Amino acid sequence: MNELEVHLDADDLARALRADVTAGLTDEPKWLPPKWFYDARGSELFELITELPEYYPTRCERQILTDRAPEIARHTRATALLELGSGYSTKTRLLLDALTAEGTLSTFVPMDVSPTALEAAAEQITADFPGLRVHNIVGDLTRHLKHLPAEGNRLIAFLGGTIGNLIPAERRTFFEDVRSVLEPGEHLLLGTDLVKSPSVVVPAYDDAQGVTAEFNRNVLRVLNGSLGADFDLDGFAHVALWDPEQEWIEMRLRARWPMRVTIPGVGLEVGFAAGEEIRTEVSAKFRREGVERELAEAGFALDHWWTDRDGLFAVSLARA
Ligand code: AVJ
Repeated sequence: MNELEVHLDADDLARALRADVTAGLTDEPKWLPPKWFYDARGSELFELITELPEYYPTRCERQILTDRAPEIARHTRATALLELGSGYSTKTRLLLDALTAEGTLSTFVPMDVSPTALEAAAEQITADFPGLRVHNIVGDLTRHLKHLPAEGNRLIAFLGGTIGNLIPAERRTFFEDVRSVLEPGEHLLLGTDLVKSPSVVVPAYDDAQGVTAEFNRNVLRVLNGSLGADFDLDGFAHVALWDPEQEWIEMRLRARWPMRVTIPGVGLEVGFAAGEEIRTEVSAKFRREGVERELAEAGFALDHWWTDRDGLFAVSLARA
């Protein structure tokens, strides 16, 4: 069984994109939110990133979930798995397998801003898990959590380290929102990339093959395609910087020469000085104490903290 529930239609998405572009490109310094990377091409580029030798988070998280999925199933006995920002749901299968083996699972609810990613994943999952109800939700995790189904014993999964895209104030709101959606005793499974040497983390965001650079510049391609903008992609260099105070990676696009860009979809003309940057993504890295504290502040108890063998990435299981 496969259903699609849409809280964000093409019009809402277009409106949100226009609002973000107007706010971000008239600000000083300029910024764009990372969610606009993920059109079909951006999602494909991200899939390629997950296979790069330098990009460790996906492999580490998969290792943890492979080892721990049966324990997660036994501990939660969830009847519904709700996955936020599910994308293509590749690692989710490990959880679906374990919860199916545990005999508790009846419903899978993937939520993503991308209907294409949801459709592609749902087709595979309905084929591989006969009898599982797949309830797809097109929505934004900062706005549509209240639409998540209320029945059953729910496990919300937010994997991949995507929580790192939120700045601390946004994170606090997000954890509070998730907590208020859950009933006491239900669970949150959270993937977080960990603080480590910049010599490991920086190459993960600036790979030798230049896939991440293409992914970064793809946001300009999205603006060209959806808003009729005339960004010259060759005019922007990919930058990945480690901020040791904030303990996050920043991705930026740096203008190689002075430029004027017109963006008809929002009626803007935007000037760039040579060397001027747009911040396109923050990817925060975490420590156990910080994750535990932020979860506790939102009303979650940390039941389990698991890392991969090299201690690069963590998966937390928290109880509401
Ligand atoms: C999908 C947000 C987890 O921050 O590592 C990968 C996105 N950006 N390479 C991350 C990303 C550059 C990724 N997340």
